[in-house]
Amino acid sequence: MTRSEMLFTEAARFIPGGVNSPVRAFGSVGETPRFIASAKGAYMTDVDGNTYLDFVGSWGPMILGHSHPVILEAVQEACREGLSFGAATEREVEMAELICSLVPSIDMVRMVNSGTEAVMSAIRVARGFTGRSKIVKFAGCYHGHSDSMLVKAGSGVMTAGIPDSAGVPAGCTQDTLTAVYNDLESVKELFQACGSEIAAVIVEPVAANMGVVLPEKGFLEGLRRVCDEYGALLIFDEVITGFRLSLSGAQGYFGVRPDLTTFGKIIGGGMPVGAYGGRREVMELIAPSGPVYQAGTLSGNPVAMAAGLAGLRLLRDTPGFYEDLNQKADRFFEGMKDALAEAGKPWQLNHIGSLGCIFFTKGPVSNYAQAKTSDTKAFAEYFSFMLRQGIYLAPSQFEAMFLSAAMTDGELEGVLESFKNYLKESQF
Ligand code: KE4
Repeated sequence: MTRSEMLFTEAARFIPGGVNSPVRAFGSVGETPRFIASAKGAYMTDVDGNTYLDFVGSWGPMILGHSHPVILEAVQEACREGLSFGAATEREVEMAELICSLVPSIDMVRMVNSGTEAVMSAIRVARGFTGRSKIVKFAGCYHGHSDSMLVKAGSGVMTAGIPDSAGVPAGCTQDTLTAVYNDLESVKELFQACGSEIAAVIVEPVAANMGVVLPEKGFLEGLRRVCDEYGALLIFDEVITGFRLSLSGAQGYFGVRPDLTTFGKIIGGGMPVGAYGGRREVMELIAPSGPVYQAGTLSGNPVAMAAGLAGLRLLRDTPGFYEDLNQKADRFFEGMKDALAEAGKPWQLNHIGSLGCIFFTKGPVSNYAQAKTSDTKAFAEYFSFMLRQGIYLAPSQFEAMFLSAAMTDGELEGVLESFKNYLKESQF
């Protein structure tokens, strides 16, 4: 029995499913989850001493690679000053100024402790600002686990095949309307039916929780127009895309300006951080400056701010960071596409910047219904083969591959060789 197997058995006695987040249980790939002991650069090492090239990167935060020395030093310095005060600190001002300086649509920002909290709060202030109740989301998009968002969500909800979650009363989801990603008509129909009641549309500007699905040309611009037409707010959930696609996220990459943006992952540098921000007249409604309440004991925690500030400053100050990472990722994903074609496999590979994924289905994948046609058994075979080659992928068809700047072209070429060997042996 491996130490991971032993720990997983032990964990299941005290933690639901043995994990603190469902997708970590490896449930849909039929493997024992690897318990990780340490990570450095592009690699993670499990408790049995196996080392993996890491394409999960803690689900997005590790764009610079693990244990970056500059981030570690910033965290250690902050720790020496104290771990948490529950009081205002200078680093929170620096973080707010930095985010506002990097993302033009953001005049003000509030720090929270997770992406879920950021989304929950952004929705509340959108409802407070408009005086309306309904929210439009897209099937397959995941915006964290707050009750009203657990409707046809992606990520772990999709992986577990739970179309909605138990424990969510109808009252919590009655105001959540669902549209089809990349289908502007499905959005317009909702607005024609109840546009005067819709507070906001929330969207992943690149969907990365049903696998990776790119916005088709004009989709995001169309959402901007329909929100303006009906006086609803447009919320970009950039928990994954924020500071990943560009220094101003997907909104900078595509040139579409939302009213509110949610962040997580990268802005914490590996520590628990979320944030939401946007237009001043909206954000000033938040307590204590306005009537929309939101609070948090550890929001803006000095150690987390130190990690986030160090990471964001590295991304801002490293010349050509995004060009280099995105071009390296393009070469890699195009290499995977070529390998699929050479092997005569029909699988679909979607990618943008340092995000991508293979859908084990034949047709194009531009929405939830198409993503769901993927063969999750074929995905499981691919996952297990690559894991045994020391390549750690997201353990679900409905997640993303996250490349980090710590990965070299040589390492990625090695992954392509493993992938070609997998394709030769695949039973699918
Ligand atoms: P957290 O509450 O997990 O920090 O963020 C929720 C969230 C919100 N919005 C988007 C677009 C997200 O992708 C997420 C969380 N992403 C998943 C990965 N697909 C987190 C992994 C997990 O649940 O363990």
